[in-house]
Amino acid sequence: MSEKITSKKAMELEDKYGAHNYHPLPVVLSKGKGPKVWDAEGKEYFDFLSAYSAVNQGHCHPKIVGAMVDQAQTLTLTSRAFYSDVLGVYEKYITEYFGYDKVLPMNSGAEGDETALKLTRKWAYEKKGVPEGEAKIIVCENNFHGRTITIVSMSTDPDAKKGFGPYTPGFIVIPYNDLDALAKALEDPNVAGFLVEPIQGEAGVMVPDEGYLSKAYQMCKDKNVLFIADEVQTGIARTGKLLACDHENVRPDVLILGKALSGGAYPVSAVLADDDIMLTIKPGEHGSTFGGNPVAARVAVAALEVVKEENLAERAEKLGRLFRDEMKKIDSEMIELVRGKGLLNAVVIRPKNGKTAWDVCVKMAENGLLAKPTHDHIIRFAPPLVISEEELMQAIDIIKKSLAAFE
Ligand code: IF1
Repeated sequence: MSEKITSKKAMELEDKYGAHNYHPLPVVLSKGKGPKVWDAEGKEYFDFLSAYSAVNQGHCHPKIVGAMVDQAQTLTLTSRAFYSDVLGVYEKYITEYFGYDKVLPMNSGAEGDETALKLTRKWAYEKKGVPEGEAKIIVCENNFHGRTITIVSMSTDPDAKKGFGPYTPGFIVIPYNDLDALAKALEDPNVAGFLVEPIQGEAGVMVPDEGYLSKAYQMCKDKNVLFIADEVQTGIARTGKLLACDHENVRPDVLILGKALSGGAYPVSAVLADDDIMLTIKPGEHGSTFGGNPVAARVAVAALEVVKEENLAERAEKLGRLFRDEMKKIDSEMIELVRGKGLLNAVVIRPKNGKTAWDVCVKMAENGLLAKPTHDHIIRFAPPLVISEEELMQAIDIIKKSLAAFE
């Protein structure tokens, strides 16, 4: 396994032996450090995807990797049949960090969302008094919460959903950023929760109107409905605050975290809630072999410490403003719109002479910057939050140069 292979060979192997459920840019990465990655031939790139905001703390952060290696050499897995001497330490740390009574540890973001849905239904039957089997959860059009059957059941994206039925019932789908639609959906007394991304990531970094989250939260409160925030992509400093909900001083009843909870080192997700909600799930009713494992626990504490120690939220806020200002200054017909918050940004591309967002991404890769198009015409720009101002300006020069190639 230690033998190095060429990029060409690596792509051939993935194509021949891997399922064809992805269409990656033709770049083969073999090393990462901070905001940069290197391909198999040693070419250097700025990483402006950050594994969809998992690598907020930068690639291979020494503190996070240090905690991971140290714990990996000590104890990796106990299952939850036994206690470990690091899980409780992590649970205390993360609950105090985000201000909740309890945490339920899982691994992937999708599992975090599934956990939140189960918890919401359980709460509805035990606390709200919804008749068994009747609970409904409101979700938004163009949501992205993961890939499980229940999660694709509430999706409106045909690619994610079609061909995977029969679907899980119990969801009401309303347009995003539409309080009237929410008010109408909340009239159903069996509604248990409203699950929302504070900014819709996969939809193309859709930032809702100011006040949307705080008003939606209040409307849920008035109807005794749980406000569930999927901050898997937006959370942990990405948008310029610890949580994207913090921009509107909303404290979700149920908070889902993933991705950057490990700084991209390891699959770690979590659901946070207060006792009144969390304790409706009893022993044996939910769990995971790997959830809360010792390596995950150590990695998550280190990853969260890095966010505070390196002021990543403040960095994201400041550098995000700079990024959007600079992008808006670029004189290119292909830039239709720039939007985002903190370092979660998107540029809507106006195709030119048949050249699309994909072609722009291929050109940027040639010039040393990696980003991925979404929905044909949108490019997401989300570098690790540890990027320096100087590096950000270098990256912006690469974007300018790449767009200029199509003029
Ligand atoms: C893939 C997208 C991003 C998420 C939110 C839960 C999850 C995700 C808000 C599930 C995951 C990932 C999944 C990844 C690509 C990526 C993605 F383009 F597909 F939509 F980020 F925008 N909630 N998003 O964004 O977390 O189970 O994957 O850990 O390839 O599917 P997961």
